[in-house]
Amino acid sequence: MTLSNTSSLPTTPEERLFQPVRLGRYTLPYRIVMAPLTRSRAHQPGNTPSHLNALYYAQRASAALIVSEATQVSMQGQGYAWTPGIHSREQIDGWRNVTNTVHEAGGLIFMQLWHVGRISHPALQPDNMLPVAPSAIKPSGEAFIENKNGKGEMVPFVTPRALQIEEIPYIVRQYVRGAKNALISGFDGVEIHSANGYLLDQFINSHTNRRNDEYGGSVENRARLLLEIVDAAIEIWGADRVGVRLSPLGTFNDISDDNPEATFGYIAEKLNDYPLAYLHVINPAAAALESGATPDPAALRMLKLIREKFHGTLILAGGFDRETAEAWLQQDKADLIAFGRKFLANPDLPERFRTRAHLNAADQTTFYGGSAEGYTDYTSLAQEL
Ligand code: 8OZ
Repeated sequence: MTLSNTSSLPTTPEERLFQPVRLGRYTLPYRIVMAPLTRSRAHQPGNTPSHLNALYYAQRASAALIVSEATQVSMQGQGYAWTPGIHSREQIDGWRNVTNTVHEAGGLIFMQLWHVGRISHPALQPDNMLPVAPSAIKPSGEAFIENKNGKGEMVPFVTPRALQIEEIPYIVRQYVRGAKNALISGFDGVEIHSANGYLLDQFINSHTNRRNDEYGGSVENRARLLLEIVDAAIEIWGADRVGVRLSPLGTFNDISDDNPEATFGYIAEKLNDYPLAYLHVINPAAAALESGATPDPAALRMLKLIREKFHGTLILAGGFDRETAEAWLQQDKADLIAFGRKFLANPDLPERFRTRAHLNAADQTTFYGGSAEGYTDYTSLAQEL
């Protein structure tokens, strides 16, 4: 997307949200990103993106950047029913249709590459094998699988199998294949999902990584797999089309770390070695921001630390509305703001922000699974006239 695409959205000069920004190879006309959102609506069998998925993304093409829903790089990398993959011919064809449709609508779209690690279940794994993880530690909670009647069902997690060190290159190769497949599917870049308690986050956080080889122990070792995958993705895409997503202080999927400031401070600083397109951070103060409560000082310290350590383009996601997004940009806490539920429910979110229009509310009951309802039937302002 280039600056010439802004004609439909005239900007108010004092508004940071509507000022252009560089993101790796691209210049974006404004700073509103569509966050990656799992919707569990891939076509079955085969977890293949469909025309409905293409319509959903194209409806949201006015985002300065769309980050695709998390997309498994392999069957082993899948952790929820009906999420799309990027490892089969049919999936590549489906995604090519998505990217073509988004590009025709003027959008820019990165693919989020995903391996869930232990956040899975044998029912989702090839040959019903155990999910893999840095260490054999069972997460508390439940996996979302498809039951015998074809319905979604929550079942308790199992104890995963710890990866042998000899298998780690195979994990990297899964990401390499995903990154190559994303390239031939016509994406504009890739985001490495290293957040929310999935495989790379399981390596990073000390409570899920009890290894005593070169992938465990020190923070250098716990970050090694992420950095190897960043290197591999850059070989395929160039650093200026690769982003990384992190969730420092996140607790989703039973994750925690003994010293988050040391861990995530190191990673944020280390990522300066690559001129990445961006770092995408899930706001550890999201809940407080959204409810208007006083944020946890540790969350604010973490945000400051990341901003200081990482010198590239920073996207923050979580808990923002138009006003708080604008305020945080003005305070230089981030370069872009990503919106999830608001984009889900408002396909034309930038136009609604620009004109201070009302927002549709997101319907939680249709977040995961199903069809067009709660997916492609949210209205734009133009449709409401
Ligand atoms: C919610 C439900 C299923 C998956 C994440 C990919 O947390 C997800 C996800 C979120 O990053």
